[in-house]
This record gives sequence, structure tokens and C-alpha cells, in this order.
Amino acid sequence: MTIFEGTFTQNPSALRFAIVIGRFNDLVTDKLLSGCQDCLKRHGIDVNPQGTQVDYVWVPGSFEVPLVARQLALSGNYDAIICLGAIIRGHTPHFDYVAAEAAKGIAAAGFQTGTPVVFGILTTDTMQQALERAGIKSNLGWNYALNALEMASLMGQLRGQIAPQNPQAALPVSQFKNPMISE
Ligand code: INI
Repeated sequence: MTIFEGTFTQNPSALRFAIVIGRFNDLVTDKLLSGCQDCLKRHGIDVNPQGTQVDYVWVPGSFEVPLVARQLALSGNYDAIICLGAIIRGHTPHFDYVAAEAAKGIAAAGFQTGTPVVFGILTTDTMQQALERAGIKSNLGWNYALNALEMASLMGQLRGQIAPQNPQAALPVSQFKNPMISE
């Protein structure tokens, strides 16, 4: 048996990404996007919108993200789609409807198309919590980009486009050394 595991730096110039960004709460989503671009750039991806590796699509809010993500995934032009949004709880049930549809829709876009679609939608109770996750403390945009790189690599391996990347991948499972278990 083979062990498959995505890597982060394998042949970065061959990868294509689309990033879908909700304009609602753009104080937050702009920062998530910057974190995302920083991570991609530092892994060898040309993030210039005039370049050939990353396309950017702005939509009104998180509710519209899945529709566009699915359309982009269906094109077959991308190794992964990164969805960015910020849904912040107000005083009405609106938050729950938007958050539920965004999560379900993004999951469906991946399932239906076979293209990895990363769920980069913050759901927080306050703007402060959202900002803390978009640059004040950490920037989850960075993590979402990392998830996209890993899933692009993994799905490429599973489709047989590139060889398994794990150095122990060729070993039968019985010979695979689990780093968590010391012998
Ligand atoms: N969209 C968000 O991305 N975040 C929110 O917090 C939000 N709130 O709270 O309403 C929000 N609403 C807009 C929604 O995503 C759609 O754009 C709108 O309903 C039109 O379909």
C-alpha cells in the first residue's frame, strides 16, 4: 500500500489557484487576502493578478462565495480554490443562515467538482475576534493558503499526475515508521 501526503513546495510554478473574496466586512477580508497572498508568494507562487497563477474574484458577501467557487472549480482550470469571507454575528438570526449556506455550499463545491475548495470563512461573534484572526494576533489567511497548497499537491498525487511525495510512500504500511511511536 502507498501513503499519500500533500507537500507545500513541489513544482509551484505549475499550480493555478483562484481566490474568491466576500466584500462584506472587507476590513477583515482584505487582511485575510493579504495573509493568503503572503503565504502563496513565499511558496513560490506568482500572486500578481496580471500573472497566470492566481485569479481573484470579488463577490458581495459570503453567501455568494459557494456559487462562484463551484463555477471556477467546474472550469477545471485550478488546482485549488480558496474562499475568503467574514461572517460576524449581529442581533438577528441572519448570521446563522449566511454561515450555514456558506459552509454547506463550499463543501458541496468541492464534493461536486473534485477540486479542493478551502473553507476560509471566519465566523465570529465580534469584529474584534475577526480582526484578531486576520492579522492582529495571527492571520488565518496564511493557513488557508497553506491548506490549498497541501490539497492541490495531494489531489494531484491521487489523480496520478505526480508521484507520491512522502519519502516513505513507497513502503508497505507494515514498514511505515510512525513518528509518534518511539521504538
Ligand atoms: N455577508 C458576510 O460575508 N458576512 C456577514 O457578516 C454578513 N451579514 O452579517 O449579513 C453577510 N451578509 C451578506 C450576504 O453574504 C449576502 O451578500 C447578501 O445576503 C446578498 O445575498
